[in-house]
Amino acid sequence: MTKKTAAINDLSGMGRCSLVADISVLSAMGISVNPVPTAVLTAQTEFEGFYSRDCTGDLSHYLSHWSSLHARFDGILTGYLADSSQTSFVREFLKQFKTGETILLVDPVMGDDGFTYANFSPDLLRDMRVLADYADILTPNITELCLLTDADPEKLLSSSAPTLLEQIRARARSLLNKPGKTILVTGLSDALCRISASTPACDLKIDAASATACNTKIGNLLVNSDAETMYLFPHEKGHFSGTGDLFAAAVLGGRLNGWSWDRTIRTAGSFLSAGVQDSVRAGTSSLEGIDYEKHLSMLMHSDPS
Ligand code: PXL
Repeated sequence: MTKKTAAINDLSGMGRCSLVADISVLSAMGISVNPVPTAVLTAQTEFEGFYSRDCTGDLSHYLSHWSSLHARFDGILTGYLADSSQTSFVREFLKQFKTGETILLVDPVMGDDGFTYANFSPDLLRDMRVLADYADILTPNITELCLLTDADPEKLLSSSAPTLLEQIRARARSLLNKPGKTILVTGLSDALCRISASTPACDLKIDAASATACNTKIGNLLVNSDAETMYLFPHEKGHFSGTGDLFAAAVLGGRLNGWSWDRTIRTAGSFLSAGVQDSVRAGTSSLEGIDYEKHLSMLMHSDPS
C-alpha cells in the first residue's frame, strides 16, 4: 500500500523549498503527501520584499476535519513554522494523528550560517526544543544545533575545526533523549569534512562510499545509539535555498521505504549534489533553489534494503 505522510511546512512561491520540496521528493519516492501549509509566501524569506500570510488561524480546521476522516500517517514531517504558537498545533496534530509506527521527522527550521530566519523568536526556540524531543529523526544544521543546545552559534563557529567537530558530535549526542532516535546534522563545511577524513585516530566513522574524490565537500553527520558516521558529498561553495528541505524529505522517504541509513543518506546526498552542480553550471540564483527536478529519478527506487 502507498505510504502516507503529512507535511507541515510553508508554501513559498519562489525558492523551491518547504512544501514544494516535500511534495516533489516524497511523491517521486512513491509516498503520498498531505500538505498542511503553515504560511503562504510570495517567496522564501531570504528574498527582499517577500509577503507572508500566516496560516495559524486555519490550522485548527485540519485537526477537526482530518480527525472526522480518521486520518493516520506513516510519516509526519514538520518544517518551517511561522511563529511559536504553531508548535501547539503541531503537538495536538501529533496527539491525534501519530501512531506508534509513525516516523516523525522534525526539521527545526530557525536559521543557517550563524543567522536566524524571519520566523525566529525566543518563544519559537523554546517550543522547538519540545518538538525536537518528540522527533524520531531530527535534522538541524549547525546553527540550529547550536540554538537547540544553548550554544552561541557565532562563538562555536569561530572555534578551530577539530574542536568544532567534537563539539558538534557532543551536542548532537546530547539530543538523543529516547531510544531509536537519530540526529542528522546537515550542511557541515568543507573544513570539518577534511578534519574528519584526515583524522584516522578519530573514532568517527567516515562513509567511504560517499566520499568521492572532489575538492569541495559537504558533510552530513549521523548520530544515533548505533553509530556516529560522517557522509561526504561533492558540493559547491555557497548557500542554496531549499537544500535542507529536500534532504529532510528524501531522508523521511528513504526510511519509509525501508532503506538502511547508509542507503538513505547516500541517496539523499547524491541527489542534492547533482542538483547543486546543475544549478552552478546553469548560473541559477542560489535564492531560487537548486535545479533538482531532472534528478528526481535518483530517488525513485522504492525497493527496500
Ligand atoms: O528552507 C528553509 C526555509 C523554509 N521556509 C521559508 C524560508 C526558509 C529559509 O529561508 O524562508 C519561508
